[in-house]
Amino acid sequence: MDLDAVTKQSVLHAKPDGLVLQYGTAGFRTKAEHLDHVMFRMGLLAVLRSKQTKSTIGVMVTASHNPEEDNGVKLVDPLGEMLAASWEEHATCLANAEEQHLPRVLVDISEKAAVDLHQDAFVVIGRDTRPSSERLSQSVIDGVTVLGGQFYDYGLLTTPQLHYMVFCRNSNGQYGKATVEGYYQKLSSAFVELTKQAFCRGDDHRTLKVDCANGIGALKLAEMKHYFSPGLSVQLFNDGTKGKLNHLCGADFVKSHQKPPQGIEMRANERCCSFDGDADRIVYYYHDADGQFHLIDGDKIATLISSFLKELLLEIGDGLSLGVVQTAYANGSSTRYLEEVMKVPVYCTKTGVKHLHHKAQEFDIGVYFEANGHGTVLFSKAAETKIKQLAKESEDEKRKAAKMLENIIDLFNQTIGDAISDMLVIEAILALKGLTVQQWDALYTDLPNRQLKVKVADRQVISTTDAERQVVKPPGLQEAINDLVKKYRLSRAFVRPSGTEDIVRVYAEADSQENTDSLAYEVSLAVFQLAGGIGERPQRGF
Ligand code: NG1
Ligand code: ZN
Repeated sequence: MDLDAVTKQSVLHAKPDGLVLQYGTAGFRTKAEHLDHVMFRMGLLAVLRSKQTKSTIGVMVTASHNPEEDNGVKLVDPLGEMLAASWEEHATCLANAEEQHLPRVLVDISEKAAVDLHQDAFVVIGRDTRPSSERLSQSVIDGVTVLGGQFYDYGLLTTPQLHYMVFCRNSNGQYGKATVEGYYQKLSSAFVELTKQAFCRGDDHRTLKVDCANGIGALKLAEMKHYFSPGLSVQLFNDGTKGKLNHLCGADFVKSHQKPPQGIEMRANERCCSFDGDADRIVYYYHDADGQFHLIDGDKIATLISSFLKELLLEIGDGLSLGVVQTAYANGSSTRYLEEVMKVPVYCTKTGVKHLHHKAQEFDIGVYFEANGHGTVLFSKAAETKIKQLAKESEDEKRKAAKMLENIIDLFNQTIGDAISDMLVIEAILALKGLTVQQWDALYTDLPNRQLKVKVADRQVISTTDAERQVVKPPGLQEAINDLVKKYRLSRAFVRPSGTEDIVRVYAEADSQENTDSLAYEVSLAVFQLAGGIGERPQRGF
């Protein structure tokens, strides 16, 4: 390591005094103007991680669903997964080191992680459409270069596409070709193959309206949509030509406000969906004939997908295990439906896809979705091998089911939730089952729910247990929540510090929207009073 060169370059990417950031559930995220030094240093770290794993590492510049002025960065590990937990700590140390300590921290990390400094390093970089992203990804490149790493800059990519590229490169092309074209081809040929039956039945031309959050999803869908037409035609809205990224649109807006995005024309009973700013989340929705809005969130997506998978698994009858992984934000009705009606085992993990991802890996087929629409389906190597074998050898009906599963394996991004790939799977299932969006929605009725944010001086005063469903500290808060929950029917509430914003999140469910809103307000007040609230007190009737 040429530490003198690092010191010299680092001056050009100087850290603002006193700024402390943490590598959270989605990497580093804050106002774009504070991130230049973090980007440079993540370039350095990616080189060390690449040397240590002897693999290609990814760096993605995005702040996902957060406002356009924000930005963020995360590293992608060799199998396209989120960065390992021990390296999250290294990332935090490196990002917060004062200028003069930078060389020492680099040496420390290399020693602690037993990095072979003679090894070559290769880093691939992607970015979203934020105005700040291009400059910030250049800072990542500066960091990679000064430590002697090689790199390939993919430029504009969705987050899941970058994860895909990393996995392709580390699996010698077995997972697919590490190009945007390769990604389009892999997904669209699986989609076309899977839907052949449905589309030749005559209900061929299907249209879907997609709100692209004025983000990268619009560019990539526009490039890709010719690959899966004429079976499916997608109509893009909020494509970035006019509006601001994530502003009054996108999956996060639709899910948290429970209303349609601006900038989309919805007619009664038309199927619509929204991506978030980096296209790793998707939610569906429609207006019924009375003009009422219906949201179909990640929980209902997981339900549709797992019931289809369960049918196929029964058909092949090979005893492969299927499990669904959710977080505490999953609607109570979805958990009940999955367990009691579908008889599928359901597990709850902490928020953040890495937790869901790891749990899902315990099954032959692990379906995981956050309620906000971030999720995918993972197939174990053993399951994949068995399915491929059945698709070749077994008799007719079995083979048909195995072939479908084979296409589904290719269609799901196995590295991380991917709005494009989820959308194609959902569209395929709806077409194959001949389901309308209303029929899908009617699988179960969501319990009314509400999410609120509370500002506190230090959100770390709250610590939780039981997959974040119970507060341990500060004392008295959990008791207060328990007492409030008891006042309502079918009620549930929990609070946790956000991993991506400087706030505490409050979630409540109850038998009516009015009761839910009261419960959410009362719990917010308890947080404000017992966990050091700052600014305006929570108000009833937001
Ligand atoms: P935080 O800010 O920790 O709640 C949010 C989402 C997560 C996950 C991350 C990463 C909710 C309630 N939380 O995390 O599910 O998607 O962002 O983007 O939706
Ligand atoms: Zn996202």
